[in-house]
Parts: sequence; structure tokens; C-alpha cells
Amino acid sequence: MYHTIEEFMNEWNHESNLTKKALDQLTDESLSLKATPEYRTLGSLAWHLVTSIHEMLSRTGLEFAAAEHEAAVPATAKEMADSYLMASENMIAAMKKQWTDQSLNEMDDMYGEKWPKSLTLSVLNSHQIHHRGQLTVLMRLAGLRVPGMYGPSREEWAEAGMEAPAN
Ligand code: NI
Repeated sequence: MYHTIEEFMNEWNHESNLTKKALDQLTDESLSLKATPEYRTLGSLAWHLVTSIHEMLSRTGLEFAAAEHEAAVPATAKEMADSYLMASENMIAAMKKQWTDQSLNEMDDMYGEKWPKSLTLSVLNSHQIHHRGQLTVLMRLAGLRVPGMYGPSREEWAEAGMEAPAN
């Protein structure tokens, strides 16, 4: 959990840049990809990454403009990436204005439980990382370029003139 807003922002900046890198690789055609008939499309998974920022943080009372949970999945990858950036930037700007470090100890009603804001921020970050991992798998299936996250991707190994590890 985070003790200061700055602690969260440092981590969020790093993670949201990685998410943005992945979203920037999506194509409009790739959005309709389904790994299997019963799972959501690549586009709807990517959109969940966007809308969950407002869905989760609005429960804490933070007020900011961002795509809401019920918003329809956009038809273009660009709209999705732009919406992500806007949600992320507006959330950070609102937090700087509306919260202090002490706010992180305040409790909110979250999904039937009481969470301090510091926990909500941790969950927001873990939730993003979890779904981004799923997204990169679907991106592979769609034949898209996958950016490295915590290490080089297959393409990045190749560009560095090295062979990617087999496992
Ligand atoms: Ni989720």
C-alpha cells in the first residue's frame, strides 16, 4: 500500500506508460478478436482497462472526467488509447487537487467492504497489471507487436540481435 500520493504516482506513471504502449499497438481490426467464443473480445478487455479507472476511483469520491463503466466499447483503437490517457491524467490531476497524503487513510465502501484509499490505489494498479497481461496474450494471437513490460518482448530480443529464450 502507498503512504503518499507521490509514491503512488511514481508507480502509476511507470505502469500507465506500459499500458499506453500496449494500447498504442492495437489496430481497429484486432478489437474484435476472440480467443474462444465464450470470452470477451480483445477490444472489450482493453476497454475494461480504460473504464475501470473511473469505475474504481469514483467509489472513493474522487471527481474526474473519464470514460465510465457503462460506456460503449469504441470502434477504434485510437479512441481507446486516447480515452486511457485522459482517464489516467485526469485521475492524477484530481488526486493532486482533492486529496492529501492523509486522505490515503480514509475508508470507503468498496465492493461490499471497507478499504482505505491506499488499498484502492494498490488494487487499481494490480488490476491493471493483471488485465494488461491478458491483453498481451490476445495481442499475440492477433499477430500484433507486443511491447516489453518487465523485460524485452520477443520482437525486442530480435531487434537487439539476440534470440528470445525458448521458455
Ligand atoms: Ni477486471
